[in-house]
Amino acid sequence: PKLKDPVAVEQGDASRIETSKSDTEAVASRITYHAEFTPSFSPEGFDLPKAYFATAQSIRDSLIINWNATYDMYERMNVKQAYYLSMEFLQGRALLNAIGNLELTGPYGEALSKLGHKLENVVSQEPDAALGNGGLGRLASCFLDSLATLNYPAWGYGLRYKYGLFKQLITKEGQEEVAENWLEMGNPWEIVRNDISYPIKFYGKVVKGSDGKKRWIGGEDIVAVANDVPIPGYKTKTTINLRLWDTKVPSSDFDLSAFNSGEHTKACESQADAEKICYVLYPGDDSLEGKTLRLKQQYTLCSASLQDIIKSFEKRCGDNVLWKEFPEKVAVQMNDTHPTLCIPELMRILMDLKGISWKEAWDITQRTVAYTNHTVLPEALEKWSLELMQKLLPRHVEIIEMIDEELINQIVSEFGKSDPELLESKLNAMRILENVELPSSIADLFIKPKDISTLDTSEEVCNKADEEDDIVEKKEKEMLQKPALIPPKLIRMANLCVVGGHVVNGVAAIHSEIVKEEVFNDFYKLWPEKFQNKTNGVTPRRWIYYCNPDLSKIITKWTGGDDWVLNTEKLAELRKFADNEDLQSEWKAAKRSNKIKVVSFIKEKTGYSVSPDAMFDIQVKRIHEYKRQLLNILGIVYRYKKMKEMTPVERKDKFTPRVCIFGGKAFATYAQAKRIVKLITDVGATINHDPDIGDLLKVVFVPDYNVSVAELLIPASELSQHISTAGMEASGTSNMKFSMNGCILIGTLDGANVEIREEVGEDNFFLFGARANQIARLRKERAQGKFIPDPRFEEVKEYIRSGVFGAYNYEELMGSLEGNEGFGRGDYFLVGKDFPSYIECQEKVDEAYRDQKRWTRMSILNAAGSYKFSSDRTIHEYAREIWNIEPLQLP
Ligand code: GL9
Repeated sequence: PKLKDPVAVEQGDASRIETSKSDTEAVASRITYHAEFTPSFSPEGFDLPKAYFATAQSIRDSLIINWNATYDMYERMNVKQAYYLSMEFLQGRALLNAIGNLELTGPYGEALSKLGHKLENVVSQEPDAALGNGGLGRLASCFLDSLATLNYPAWGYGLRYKYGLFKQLITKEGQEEVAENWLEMGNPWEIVRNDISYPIKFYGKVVKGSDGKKRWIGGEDIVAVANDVPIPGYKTKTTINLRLWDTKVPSSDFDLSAFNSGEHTKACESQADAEKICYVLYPGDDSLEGKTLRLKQQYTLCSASLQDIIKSFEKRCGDNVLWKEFPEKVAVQMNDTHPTLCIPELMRILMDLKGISWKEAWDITQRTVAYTNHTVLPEALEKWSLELMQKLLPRHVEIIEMIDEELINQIVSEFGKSDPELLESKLNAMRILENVELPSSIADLFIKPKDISTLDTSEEVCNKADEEDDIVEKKEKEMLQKPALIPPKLIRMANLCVVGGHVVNGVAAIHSEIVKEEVFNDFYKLWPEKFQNKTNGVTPRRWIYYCNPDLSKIITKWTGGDDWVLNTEKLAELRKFADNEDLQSEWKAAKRSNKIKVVSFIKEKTGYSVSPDAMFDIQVKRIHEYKRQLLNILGIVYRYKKMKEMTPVERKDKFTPRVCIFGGKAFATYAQAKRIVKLITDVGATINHDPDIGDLLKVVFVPDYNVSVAELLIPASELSQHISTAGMEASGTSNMKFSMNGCILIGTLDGANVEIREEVGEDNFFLFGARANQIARLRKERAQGKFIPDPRFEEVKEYIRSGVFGAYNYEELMGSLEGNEGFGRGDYFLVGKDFPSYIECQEKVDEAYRDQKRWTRMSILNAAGSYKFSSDRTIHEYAREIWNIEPLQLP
C-alpha cells in the first residue's frame, strides 16, 4: 500500500503538494508546520535557527518525492548507472541551491518575509558541509550537481564524517585548528537508512574451503550504515543520491553482560572503535594508528559501496544474473587513488562470494572501473605499507600480489628478456609492489654473470675490486644495523588503478599530457588507448547564478533569457557587447555592490576597514608551497617597500590602490605552509596600520576560507591569482569560478589556466613565469649554482629579515628560497626565478586597471569566454567517453 500521494509519487512531482493554495501561502504553511513539529527548538518564537531548520525540512519533503521517483525509474528501466566514489564531497550549503533548483525562490522569499525573515539571512544559518579539503572534493560536488541537472543516472558514494574539515582561527601565532562540529544542530538533509547496512571486515585470516574457494574469516566486524542526501537537479525533477556511509558495530556485538557487571567502558569499547572510523575527514597519518584508520576509511567506502551496487544489480537482474553484463549496467569512477581498493574488493566479491573465475572477474573489474588522477605531486601518489595492508586486509593482498604477478608476466612478454636493463627499468617503474622480490624465474635474469675470459686480473684492478667489495660489505652491515634503512615494501595505489581500470584521465589538457608523458609514461606507451583528458568544470548554478544574483540578472538581460544557466555557450554572446557603455556601467555597478558586501565581511572577520574603490586582488586556495602564496606576499612586500621610498604624490601616481585578500587552510602538520600564513598576517598588520599608505594598499587574511566564503569573495574579485609553479597544479577550479564572475586572472601557464587563457583571449589574461617544459632544466641549473637572483628579489628578502614585519623568525621561509639544494632549500618552487616577471606583470595590471573602460571590457570578456568551464560540459564528456551512460528524465 502506498502512503504517499500516489499521483505525485508516480510523476515525481513535488509541486503537486501545493495545488490548492497560492505558492506563497502553501510554502508558508509548510514552513510553519515544520516549525511547530520540530522538537529541537523552543516552541515559542520563530528565530533564525528555527526558521532555517523548518525551511530546510519543508524543502526536504519536496526533494524526497522527486528522489523516490528518480530511484524508482532507474530501477524500472534498469539503465546503466555511474557511481562516483570519493573520499571527499565539499558540498557547502544546500538550502539556497535546493530552493532555486526547485524554482521556488520567489514563493520562499515571500513566505519567509511574511513570517518575519529575509531569505538570505535564513540560508546563511546553515553550516557548511565541509566533507572535503579543497578542489578535489569540491569537484565531486559540482559533478553531482551537473549529473542531476543533466538527468544522468548516477550516484555519489562517500563517508559521513562527524567532523568535517577543521575550522581555522587566525591568531597572533598564525593558524590554529579547531574541530568543526557541523552536525551539532542536526542535519536536515540526510535521511538515515538503518534499513541499508553492510558488514565490513578487518584483520582475520584467509582459509581455503573444501570447495577450493578462499574464505576470509575471523578478525573484526563492523557495519556500514547508509545516510542518503538528495541532490536536486536544476529545473528538472531528477534528484539523485549522495550515499554517505557511517560505521557502527553489529548490534549483536554489544556485550550486555560486561555492561551489566559494571564494565561499562569495556562494553562500549568496540562501539567507539567502529564509530571512530568516520570521526574525521583526514586523520593525521604520521602514526601507525592514524594510517590504519585512514586505510579502514578507504576500505569501508569501497566495500560498502560495492556491496550496495552489487545488491542493486542483482535485484535489477531478477532471477537471471549474468555477471559478464555487470559492466554494461555499472560504471565506477574512482576519484583519485583513495578508492583504489575497489579493484581488489570487486575481485574478491566476484570470486569468493559469487564463484566467478579469476579471468572473468578480472575482465569484469577492468571494464567497470576507471580512475581520475588529480595530481602529479609524488608525495600525493599514495603508497600503502604492504605489511599494514596484509594485517588489515589479508585477502586483498593476495589478490594484489596476483595482479602484480600477471602484470610482471605481461611486461616480460612485451619487452622480452633480451635486454635485461630495459626490462628491469620497466618492472621498476610499472610494478604495483615496490621493494618486493620478483618471482625467481624473472629475478634470475638480472644476475649478470661476468664473462671470465675478458676479466682483467691485473693486481691494480683486483685491489680496486677488493676495495669496492669492502665498501659494499660495510654498507650492507650498516643496513642491517639500521633496519629503518631497509626499504619498506609498498603497494603503489596509482599503478594498481592504471592496471585495474579501463580509463585513466587527467583533469586539464596540460595535466593529461604530463600524465601520459611523465607520471605514467611506461603505461601510456603500453596502453595508449587507456589515457584521456577531462578538463574540470564547475557548476554555473552555484558559482554564478546563486552566488552572484546581480551579475546573473545582467547576463540574463543581455543574452536574452536565463537559458545560459543550462547552456553556458550563451555566455559567449556577451562578447558583442563588451564595449557597450550601458552594459559596462551595469557590470561595474554589480561588481561594486558585491565588493561592498565583502567590505563589511572583512570588517567583521578581521577588524580591518578597506575601501570598495580599491582593486580587489584575491588569492584563495589551500596554502601550499607549489601554489606560491609566498610569491604573492613577496610581491606585496616589494610594492610596499617601493611605496615607502616615494613621496605621497609619486606613490599615488605609480600605484593603483589595492586590497590584497588571502584565504585558505594549511594542513595541520604542514609547518612551512603555516609559516606562510603567519608571514601574510604579519605583513598585513604592519601595512594596514601604516598612515603613509592608507587605502593605497591593504593586506587581509580572511579566516576559515570555505565554500560559503568563496561564494561571497569570488563575485567581488577583480584580479585573482593562480600562480603555481608551471606543471604542478593539475587543473585548479577556482580559476574557472573567478573567470565566470568577470574577474581577470594573473597566472602561469599551468593547469586549466592554459585553456582559460585560450578561451578568454591572451589580451584578457595576465601571463608571467617559466613554462612547464622549462622547469626541470631550471631546477637543475639552480642546483648547479647557475642561478643569479634578481636584485629586487634579494631586496625583498632582506627587507623581511630586517624585522619590519615583526620579530618572528622568518629564516625557515626565506632560507627555503636560497641555497642550491638540500631539504627545504634551493627554491624548489622557483619563486626567485619567476619573481621579476611576476612584479613586472603586476605593473601591467596596475596600468590596465587605471583605464576602467578597458578593464571592464576585459572583465566582460572573461565571463563570456568561461562557458567551456561548466561542469555540465565535463560531465557530458565523462558520460559519453568513459561511463557510456545516457540521460533519462522523469516525465
Ligand atoms: C586537486 C588538484 O591539486 C587541483 O589542481 C584540481 O583542480 C583538483 C580537482 O581535479 O584536484 N588534487 C588534489 O589532491 N587536490 C586538488 O585540489 N587537493 C585538495 O583537494 C586538497
